[in-house]
Amino acid sequence: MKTTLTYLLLLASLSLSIAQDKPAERINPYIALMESGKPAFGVFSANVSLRAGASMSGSGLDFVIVDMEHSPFDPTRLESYIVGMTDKSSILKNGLKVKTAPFVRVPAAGREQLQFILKQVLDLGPLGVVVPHVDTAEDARAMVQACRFPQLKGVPDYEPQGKRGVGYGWAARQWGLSGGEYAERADLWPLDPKGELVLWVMIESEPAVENIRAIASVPGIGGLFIGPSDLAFSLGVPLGDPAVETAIEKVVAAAKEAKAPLGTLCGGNEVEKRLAQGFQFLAVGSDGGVSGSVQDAVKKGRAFKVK
Ligand code: 3PY
Ligand code: MG
Repeated sequence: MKTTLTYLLLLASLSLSIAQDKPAERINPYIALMESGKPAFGVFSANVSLRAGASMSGSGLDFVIVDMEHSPFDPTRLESYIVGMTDKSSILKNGLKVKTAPFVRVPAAGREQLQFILKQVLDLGPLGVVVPHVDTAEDARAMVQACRFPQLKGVPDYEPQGKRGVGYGWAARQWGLSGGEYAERADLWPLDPKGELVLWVMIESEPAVENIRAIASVPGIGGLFIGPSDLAFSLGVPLGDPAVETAIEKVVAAAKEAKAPLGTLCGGNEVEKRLAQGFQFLAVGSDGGVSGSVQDAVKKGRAFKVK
């Protein structure tokens, strides 16, 4: 009896230690795709409600960018949206691995270095943040610092020193982790290879393109996101002008050199061209307006003639 009990206890502790040694599964599907060399696709979402979050979580997209730059900055609605993205049936099937990663585009430009906005947004539990108008390496570094908790002294990825304040209870709940586990895993990938949090900085001005090599090499950046419209305005040319494409090519080259994932916003007519250039993540539209299948149905209906 005693021997059997000892044996059972041994087995239990062995399986516990195996479970503890097993690397934690990726939560963030964007990171999983980047690590396996596959592109990620998503949309912007300006309809910030609980139900919109729920419908996005079943969209089959890899990420959704809740846009709080060009729609009202309303953290309370953002909170509902992210809660709405929790999908119990997916948790039953896939555990904590998320299907569609919630990213949030914050309203403050990188040059404003408004750390409190990133803190408020991160504390609601998204898997990524997008900072518009990052024009210098100094601004990029400040945004990295705002997204990281201060790390333990002596760890190899201590720098850039984290400045995020500690109040992670709600975010941990959204990720399905304890506070301690969240603090461990909510660090910026790929600076922390086990990190689950992503920072995209937007390259959308002439100075940003001039400084692109320095920006791309700031540790902690998980993606460079080109904003073609702001870029055209900053260059002082109309949308679609060849000068925009020349600037984009400069960013493509710097991203490759720094091995930084590169993304942009584009329509269906440009998807293949951008992927061939080496873009790894694409926002291909927004949640505004009616879907293609609705438009198709209406088109057919209008063309129909009763015989
Ligand atoms: C831009 O094109 O400027 C954007 O911010 C959209 O991606
Ligand atoms: Mg823009």
